[in-house]
Amino acid sequence: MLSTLPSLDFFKTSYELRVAQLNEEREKGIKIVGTFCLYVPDEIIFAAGADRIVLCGGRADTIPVAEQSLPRNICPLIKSSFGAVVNACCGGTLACPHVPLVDVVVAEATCDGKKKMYEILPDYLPTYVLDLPQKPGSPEALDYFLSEIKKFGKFMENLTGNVVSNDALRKEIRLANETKRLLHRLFGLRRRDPPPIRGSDVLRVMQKQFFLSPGQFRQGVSQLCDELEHTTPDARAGPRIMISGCPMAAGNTKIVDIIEQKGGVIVVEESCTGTRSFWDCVDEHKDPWEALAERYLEIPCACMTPNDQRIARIVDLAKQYNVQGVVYYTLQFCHAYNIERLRVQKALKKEKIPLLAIESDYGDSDKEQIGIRIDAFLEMIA
Ligand code: BJ8
Repeated sequence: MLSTLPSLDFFKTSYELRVAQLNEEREKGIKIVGTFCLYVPDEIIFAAGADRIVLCGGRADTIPVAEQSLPRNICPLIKSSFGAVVNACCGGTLACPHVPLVDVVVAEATCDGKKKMYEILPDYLPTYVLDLPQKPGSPEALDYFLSEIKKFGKFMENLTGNVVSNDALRKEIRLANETKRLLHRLFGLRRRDPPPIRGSDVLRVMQKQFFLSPGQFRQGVSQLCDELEHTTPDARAGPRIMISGCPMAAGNTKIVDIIEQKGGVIVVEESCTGTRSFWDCVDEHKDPWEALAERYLEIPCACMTPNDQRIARIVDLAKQYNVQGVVYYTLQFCHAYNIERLRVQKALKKEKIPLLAIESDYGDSDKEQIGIRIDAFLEMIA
């Protein structure tokens, strides 16, 4: 298990190293971009000579300050992220240490809650919004998104003073694909029965993906895979579980921890802190801008309509990972993922794969009740 592996120490100590690196970069005038979503192509940011960190909030303690401005009935990820920015920019005691490192936020037009939050964000941080087509399968969508990412490329050039050349972009695409292939290697090991690593450990690694530099992250994952390939796992405790749904930003491990406490064995996560972040590579043989536009529009996020590719992906993953049950995890008030659950459930039912829907926030008050439901679900599918 990861907790006994040296790579765990690497992921723990890498945090301080990364903060020092970002501070040094800022002193040298390198721009740091903050993002909130997988749809913003990192490759363009890096090709412009900038760096990036993801600012999605997974902590409950920054929510109260957000609720002074935002409605309470929006998803906790939005409130937590916004609260962290407000705290940092107004000298709050719960200031997110990452926000002051950022020169600009590059946001994206996904769900309604995020879009409207991004309209308030410029009161605190310079903000650029990347637009997205809502029907990625329509013939016009690709051209539109291509023009949007090219516009974003110009924005990055103006911000950094560097040209985003095709060669630089190709290099970043190659490196990002390398990261994706390493994550495939890691997730491939989880197909074993029993898997050599706990889901909670993988989640913590995946959360680091959004903060560490890509080079640091690759080094850690590569070491982890080397170690796991020579690890004899403990005997499997319980049923093989897939988690599917909303992302679990750093600080949020609630459901995963409960599932494992109850004896479930998490083998794969269909989420932005799981397969959605790395499953598809960018085509290295095409024009780099077109290849990026194609790949990024393939991200199966519930903000898109229709989202058939996500439904097919979930069924495919459930089979590939020999899953006995799916825990469909949504954040409270996330309409996109909550509503899409109906289609996911129907598709899984056809394959006779049971699903348990859990909608939760970042608080502790529902932990016991969730534990009881997970217990009953695991008993049913064992
Ligand atoms: S690509 S999942 S990171 S949008 S959970 S804020 S959708 S109300 S985070 Fe997301 Fe990009 Fe999609 Fe991934 Fe809105 Fe839902 Fe909250 Fe969400």
